[in-house]
Amino acid sequence: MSAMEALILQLHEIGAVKFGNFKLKSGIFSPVYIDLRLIVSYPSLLTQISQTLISSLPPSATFDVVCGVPYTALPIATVVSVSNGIPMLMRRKEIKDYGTSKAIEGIFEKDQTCLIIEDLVTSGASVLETAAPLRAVGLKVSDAVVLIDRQQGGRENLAENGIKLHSMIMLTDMVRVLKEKGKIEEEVEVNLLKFLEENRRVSVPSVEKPKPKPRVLGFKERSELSKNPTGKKLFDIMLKKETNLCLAADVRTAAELLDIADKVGPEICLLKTHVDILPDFTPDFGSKLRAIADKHKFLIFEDRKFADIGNTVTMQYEGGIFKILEWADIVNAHIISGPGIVDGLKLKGLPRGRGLLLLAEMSSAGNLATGDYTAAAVKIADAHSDFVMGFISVNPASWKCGYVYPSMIHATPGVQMVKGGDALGQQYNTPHSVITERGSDIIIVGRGIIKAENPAETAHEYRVQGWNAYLEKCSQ
Ligand code: S5P
Repeated sequence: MSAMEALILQLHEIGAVKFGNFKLKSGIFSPVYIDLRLIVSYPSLLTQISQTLISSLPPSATFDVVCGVPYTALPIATVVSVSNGIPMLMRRKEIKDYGTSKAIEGIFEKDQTCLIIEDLVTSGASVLETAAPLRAVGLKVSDAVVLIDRQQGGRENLAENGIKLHSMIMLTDMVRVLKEKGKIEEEVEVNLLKFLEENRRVSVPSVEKPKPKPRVLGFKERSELSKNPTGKKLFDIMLKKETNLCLAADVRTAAELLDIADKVGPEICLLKTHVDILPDFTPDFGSKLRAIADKHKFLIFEDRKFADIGNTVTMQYEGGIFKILEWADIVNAHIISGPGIVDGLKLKGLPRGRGLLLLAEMSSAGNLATGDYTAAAVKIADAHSDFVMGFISVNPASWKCGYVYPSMIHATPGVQMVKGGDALGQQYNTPHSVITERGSDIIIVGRGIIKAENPAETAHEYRVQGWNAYLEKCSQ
């Protein structure tokens, strides 16, 4: 009797394989039900499975670390790791919104290859769910090994995602062996083969494989599409520094602002100011901040939220005591007064290569920048794409044109590690949800960083969260 036959008989004996009429996770009814959670109660079987799994791999499947798909394959991966001396990683199913919030636990190096271990594959969805965060942290995933392959499209679905599936036991082999050894009737075998014929391919549920969406372009390609010089520059800085974090430096004094800019500078692509809240503002503030920005390679965004008619904003932008045009790479504007505001700001800003963000949405509860208003902002931006480099937005993925404007940068305020709000209507989402689910590019974080005990360290945590979410989005 071969090792594979012995294994099949043992699995049948312990009741891990049952025949009847069962509803599966994917919703279809199946004449066979396989429950491999039982194997933890049979240590010698678990050892045997783990050894056979690795020896069944072809020499072409090389890897540095292994990772089991939670939860059933975790003990299998653990035994594989221990008995073969291969380091293991663990994927968290629930990512914490606090602390280190790591999706992958364990030590690894970028570009190492990770073998995914799974107990049972139907559509391959669970393997893909584990592959995505592994890839997002820089690991390569090219092979997965499974104890039982239900032969219902998992192999094909995984191949389409660049993962070769190696199966120890095919469901058809299992049924054949059980029939040969007199464990099941011929009718059961016929029934099962008919079922497999009718359910050759179970598609990956929509969560893992959403309906075809335009491919998510990376910042490199988007930089080439941007028609505004500051927009291009910001894309390039984000890529080079590997950060999509903007610090909202809403501190009490100019001195404090310059201090935090220098400390947090290495972590950010953008520093946002409200210059009119600084009691100690002096005319040299701009040049001092510029020097820090040049030193740490970030851009300056004065959150002036212009809202007047075109003629007035030209004067507000250039004049007064703040002389924003002199030192701010980027400013923003409401579109409440119509497209003339963009014409006015552009008149002064474009010759200096500056960029403008339009407030298409807002983060505060009950704000009126929704629906048609948001659509109008997109239209104005489109007509002035040489100067408008992007939007202040909260949920651009919900816009009808969400992915149609890859040249535009989406920057989102209302970001903290934990979803919630403040007492004055601010509403917070997490970096991960802002970048992946809400389709934004930049997280704007204020009090989450400036009120922290160590703003530089906290900024680093936000940066990692934001950047990993961007990588995850690109890998989908
Ligand atoms: O809709 C908006 C637009 C902006 S620019 N909601 C916002 O909160 N902002 C700004 O982002 C706001 O003026 C503040 O500077 C920052 C959010 O700060 P936090 O402390 O709530 O993170």
